[in-house]
Formats: sequence, C-alpha cells, structure tokens
Amino acid sequence: MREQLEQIKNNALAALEASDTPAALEEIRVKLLGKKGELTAVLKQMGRLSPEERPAMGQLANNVRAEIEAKLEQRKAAIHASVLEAKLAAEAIDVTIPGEAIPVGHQHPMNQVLQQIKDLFVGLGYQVVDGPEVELADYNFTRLNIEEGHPSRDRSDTFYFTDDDSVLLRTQTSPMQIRFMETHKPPFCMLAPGRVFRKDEADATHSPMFHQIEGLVVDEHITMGDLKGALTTVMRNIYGEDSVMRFRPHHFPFTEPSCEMDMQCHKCHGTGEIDGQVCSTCHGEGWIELLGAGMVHPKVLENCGIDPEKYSGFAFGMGLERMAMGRMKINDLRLIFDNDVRFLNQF
Ligand code: 2NL
Repeated sequence: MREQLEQIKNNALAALEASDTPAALEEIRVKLLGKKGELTAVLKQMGRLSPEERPAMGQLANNVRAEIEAKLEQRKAAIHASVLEAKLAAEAIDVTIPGEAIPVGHQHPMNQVLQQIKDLFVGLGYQVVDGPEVELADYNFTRLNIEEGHPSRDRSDTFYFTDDDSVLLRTQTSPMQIRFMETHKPPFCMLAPGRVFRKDEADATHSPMFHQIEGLVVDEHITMGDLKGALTTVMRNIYGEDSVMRFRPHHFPFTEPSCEMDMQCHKCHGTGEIDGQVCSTCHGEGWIELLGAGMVHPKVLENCGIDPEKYSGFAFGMGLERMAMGRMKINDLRLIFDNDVRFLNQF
C-alpha cells in the first residue's frame, strides 16, 4: 500500500507538472482526489490494515493528499499568471507612439471682430440686446421717422411678407432700439448687433444678408461730444491709438444732427496716393468710412415714449462685414459667406 501511495504521488506530481491549462488540472484532481479517484480508492482499503499499521499509513495517505493539493494550487497559480502575462503581452499598448492630431477649428473672422467690438462696448457699460429678424414696418421704418414713400421702403429694396407691407425682414437693427426704448426708462447704453436683409444682388461689396451693429445711449444732457468721445475711443482701440478720425455732416431721417465718421487711410496717410499711384486701400480718397451716427431725432424719442425735452441721446450704426474686411484686408464680401476652409484658415 505504501508503494501504491508513493506511485500515485509520483505520477500525480509529474502529471501536474506537465499540464498547462486549468481544465487539465481539474481533470487530474477529479481522477486522483474525486469520489471515485485513485487516492480515495486506496483510502477505502485502510480498513483492511492491522490496527498497528493503520496510523502510519493514514499519516502517509494524508501527506500524499496534502502534497498533491499543494502542487495543484501551485500549478493553478502558475498557469493563471502565465495566461495573464500572455494576455498583457498581446494587448500591450505603446504609449510612446505619437497620437493622431485632431484639427481644431476657430471662430469665423466675422465673429472674431464682432466679439472684439462687443467686448469693447460692454467695457464701456453698454448692454448687448437681441431681437427678431422678422419685424413690423412700424418698428423698422415708421417710428424711426422714415416716411411713407421713402426709397428704402420700396418693394425693390425690402423683403415684405404681407400685401399691405406691414411685416418685413428688418433692413437695419434699429427696431431693436425702438423696442428697447419702449420698455426701458433712461438712462441706458445699449448695443444691437444682428443680421439685416436688403434686396441686393450679391457682388464684391453687396449681399442680401449682412450684419449691422447699432448702438444707442439715452440720458439727460447727452451731447454730440459724448458721441464723438465714445466712438473715437472704440475705433482707436480697434484700429490703433494713433489713428486719425474725422466727423463729416450727413443726413439720416432718425438723427438730427447726423454725421459720418471716417478714419484717415493708414496706407497713404490721407494723401490718396502711393508712389504716384492711386492708393488701393482708400481708392484715392485718403479716408475710409467707418460708420454713420447722430443725435437721436426728437420725434423718434417721442415715438418711443421718451420726453425729448428732458432726455437726449446719440445713436450709431456700422456694417460688420465692412469692419471685418477693413480689419483683415479681405477684398471680396462673398469670401466671408462662402466658408471655404482655405480662406477661413488664414484667420
Ligand atoms: C447708417 C448708420 C445709423 C442709427 C443708425 C438709430 C437708431 C435709433 C434712433 C436713431 Cl432707434 N438712430 N440708428 C443712427 C445713425 C446711423 O446707421 O449708415 N445707417 C443707414
């Protein structure tokens, strides 16, 4: 029986050493230690031994069992470790390989300029407001002192929705100022940027949709000096502190007096020519038009429920595309709307 046990042990240890899968280990375990296993069969014969032989043989059988179980655990751990190692090796990631660069976009040049202008005015205490693009002719024209029959009301210039010409696509952002004045008591400073629409054929300088930024300040004792100070500060910030500005008389139905603001051409310094050639930046004018402005017409204040005897205000309006084209040296308006990445990537 001793030899039988020794043999079972030696066979088992060799078999375990040679097996390299969990399934093979389990098979050996059942074959030796299971209910019908070889070792179990030997143990069942213990009853046949003499009482003197029994303890020593029992001890030996237990030792064999313990040795086989220990070997089994050891092989199990070793196989588990090698399986894990193989898996890790197969799934290894080389963290030193450079990643794939994901192209990151940026703001459209128009939005860059818009953001800069908004930031400037917000810094001066203006609030930025938004409003509808589909407007009433009342807000877009009538209350702005633009009379029936004025050329800008013409069906060939304005997109109308109704036969009575009472609903339209706004042609300027001024209706937002009218709405603001209706609902707010002075003093206030506000900025109204947004899309506006006019029946224009698209070319290098025209588009049926473009962007305007209008501003309005109303308080007691607001003067033309406030208008000049605010607009000069903003434009010097955008175009450089040493820019030279001028204000020229002009006419708008909604302001009185009205003016336009120009900047001296930074290329030819106001001479209109470079090396005897007509300056290409200002087309020989010496000046570049920036915006229109003026003191809000008393009738407009009255139309919005503000007492023109007590309050005065200034207003201004500028084309955003035109500002962006001047700032970024873009010579064709259509490039701004085409969204060709070869163009956009330049900004
Ligand atoms: C331009 C420049 C301008 C205004 C817009 C305005 C708005 C209200 C009252 C008075 Cl609610 N004025 N806006 C003023 C002057 C010029 O835009 O060239 N427009 C045709």
